[in-house]
Amino acid sequence: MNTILAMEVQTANANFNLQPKEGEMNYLKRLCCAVLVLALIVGFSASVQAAEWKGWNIHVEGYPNTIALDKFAELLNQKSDGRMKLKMYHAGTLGSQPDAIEQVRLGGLEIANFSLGPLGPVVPEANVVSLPFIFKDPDHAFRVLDGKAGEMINEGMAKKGLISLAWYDGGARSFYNSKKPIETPADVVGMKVRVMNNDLYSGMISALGGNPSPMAFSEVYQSLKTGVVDGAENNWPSYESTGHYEVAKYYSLSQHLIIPETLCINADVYNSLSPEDQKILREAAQESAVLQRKLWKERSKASEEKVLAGGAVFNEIPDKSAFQAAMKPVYEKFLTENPDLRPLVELIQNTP
Ligand code: GTR
Repeated sequence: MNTILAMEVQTANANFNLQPKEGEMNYLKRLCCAVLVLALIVGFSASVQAAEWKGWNIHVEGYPNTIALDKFAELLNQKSDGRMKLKMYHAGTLGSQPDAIEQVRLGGLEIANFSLGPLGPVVPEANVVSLPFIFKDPDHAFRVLDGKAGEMINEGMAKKGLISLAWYDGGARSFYNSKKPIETPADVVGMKVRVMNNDLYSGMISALGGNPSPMAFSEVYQSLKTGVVDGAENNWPSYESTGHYEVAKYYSLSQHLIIPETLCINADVYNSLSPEDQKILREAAQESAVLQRKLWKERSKASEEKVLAGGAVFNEIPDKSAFQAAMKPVYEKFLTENPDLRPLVELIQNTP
């Protein structure tokens, strides 16, 4: 045998020695079976386990809505024995509010907490709450939403692919700016004021003689700081949590808008659930709303104290009638463009 041939024979023997003996063969077969069974179990449980839903929230950690939404996710998981799982993404990390509204409608996101303000351009019925001074106070808003008007808004949302599960408190919004206290509409004349994306708000500022500037929530701080806008408007907790009070210190209690918020879900996802899970979903949402409303009241007070201690200058507007009178063209334009919404507007105005 020459050397090369000898090496080939050796290699062949070595390869042959690698072949498993009979005992090893059984062991390998058992191993393969075990791996197969495991794969089947994992695959099966993944298919019966609900996919994790993604939830959108604009607010930061510690904000009443954020705490309530995390509670909602926890309750959902508990009450459904893990059939419904939700992961909340806070602080607007999944995009701006108008974008998120489209995402929940289309099913890219499943759950969200939206202000009815930015929802108005999509859901005409929901836009009615954005008429300035339509509610007497936040409690009036909840009385309205718990009645026929709330049902009409729910139906409007459902037509656009969104199911409202509960109402959160959005407090009352007032003007703030970096220039001076606002006491009468004349003080708004010429002022550049950031508004949420909704023509009603632009109309509202124009009617007061100001220059409206629609802009995403996340851009307001920098715009106030650099003078791109002189002012904005929001409730105490958002004025505080965003740090806007550091760059726009005059807060004037106009309370021109009371905008409730919805905790809502994509309609297809909702309709795919069993009646039992739909019930659990609504119960969890209601419980989270009770918590949110309680935390909201506490935070409103705490935020007011914090901004005043931090240098904000606050003034009441005891007589708001001049602001209310200035809103006449806003109502007229809205009702001319949406004649079918007149009964809803009147229903709200006539709700005690
Ligand atoms: C907050 C509200 C947010 C967002 C924000 C804004 O009060 O909770 O959803 O609408 O105002 O001004 O953009």
